Amino acid sequence: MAIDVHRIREDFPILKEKMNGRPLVYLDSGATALKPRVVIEAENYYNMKKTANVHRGVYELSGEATDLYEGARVKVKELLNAKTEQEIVFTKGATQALNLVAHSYGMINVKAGDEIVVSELEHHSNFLPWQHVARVTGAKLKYIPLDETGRITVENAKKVIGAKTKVVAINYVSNVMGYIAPIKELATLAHSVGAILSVDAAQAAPHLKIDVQALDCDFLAITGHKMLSPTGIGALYGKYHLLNEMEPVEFGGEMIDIVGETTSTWKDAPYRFEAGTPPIAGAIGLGAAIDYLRSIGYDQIAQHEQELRVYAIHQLKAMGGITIFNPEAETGIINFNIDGVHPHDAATIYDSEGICIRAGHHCAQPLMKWLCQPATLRATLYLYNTKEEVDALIEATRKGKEFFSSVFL
Ligand code: 7TS
Repeated sequence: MAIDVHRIREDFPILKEKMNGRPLVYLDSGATALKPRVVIEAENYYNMKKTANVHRGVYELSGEATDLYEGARVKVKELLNAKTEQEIVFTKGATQALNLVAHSYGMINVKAGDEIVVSELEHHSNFLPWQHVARVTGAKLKYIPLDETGRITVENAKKVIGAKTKVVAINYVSNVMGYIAPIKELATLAHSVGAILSVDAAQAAPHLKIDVQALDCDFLAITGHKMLSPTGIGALYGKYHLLNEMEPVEFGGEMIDIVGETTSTWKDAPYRFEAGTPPIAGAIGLGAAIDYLRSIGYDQIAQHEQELRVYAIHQLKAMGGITIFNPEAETGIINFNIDGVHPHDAATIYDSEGICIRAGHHCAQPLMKWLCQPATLRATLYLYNTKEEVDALIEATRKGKEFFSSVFL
């Protein structure tokens, strides 16, 4: 069943706003998604009626705040189909979650001469932490060669994953190309050589149903703000035995068991990784966003994005003079350039038309190098976008193309 996009738009107060005097056309959900009223209200509910710190007060209000916070953990567990909520660590986003895996699991388990496998399709957050681990430990960072369309394939992964591989760190959905990587097969491959698979699902969780048990990945990171939640909240899924064997990387309140003068012990996972006061309101907002996304349905969201995407690609192709770098992607990301026009110049036209799209390297410089582009334009389609907004994107692209070709005559 198709989603009722006009009804959905009523749930997002910001869509009544204007930019540069034009109706706001928000096509940058890959950077951060808009927030529905239920999420804003869930955060407000905590701030206005249930404010207390979690896990420490003996009074009723603190118990209620703790229940809301831990309730959100259960929602993340259900969303990802983890075995238990103890496998869910709250973080401030995907970046912190991915760094946690590298700094805690990586620094202990990776040694000189070992290999860490990544790809050129990664967001910086999923390979810089491993570049750091490689530099410090003396391990080697290896890249799965992308195929001619820029995809990670199992066939190419087999060329680099081998006996020395200790970690494979791969995105589930690329933030530039919108491709879905073959995670389940990569997990099997990694495990066959005794390596672990860490998955960056920052761009997957807003668009795809994720099942960590079916994927059999060892770690998986999500970030709330790309899936309708507040900023400052994310989560790391980890297999419980791995999490519980790992050392914390941040130390402080609430993560301890017994503190001595020279040595101390830690709580079991996930709490050993949540030092200090956590982002309580954010976690509650994330819980509300998960309920909202599930009430609409991931299949419906994916179908809507694909319909809009096909419609947009068709028109961009018909216009001519546009290079589309990912014409066949499975999710709603369109990565393109107007031929001969720098994306930052083009971005000024979109801005003046009230259209938010991203221009730049998208925190994926190795991929820009692979594409032989200094930067690209990226439009992301999500559940609240409409055909009329795609028309606005196309019209602005036409204007940009005409304006800059006349400037350079
Ligand atoms: N991984 C991927 C695939 C991402 O797209 C991003 C953010 C991150 C990790 C980091 O997430 P954070 O919430 O910790 O910042 N990506 C983008 C983007 O594409 N445009 O702006 C942010």
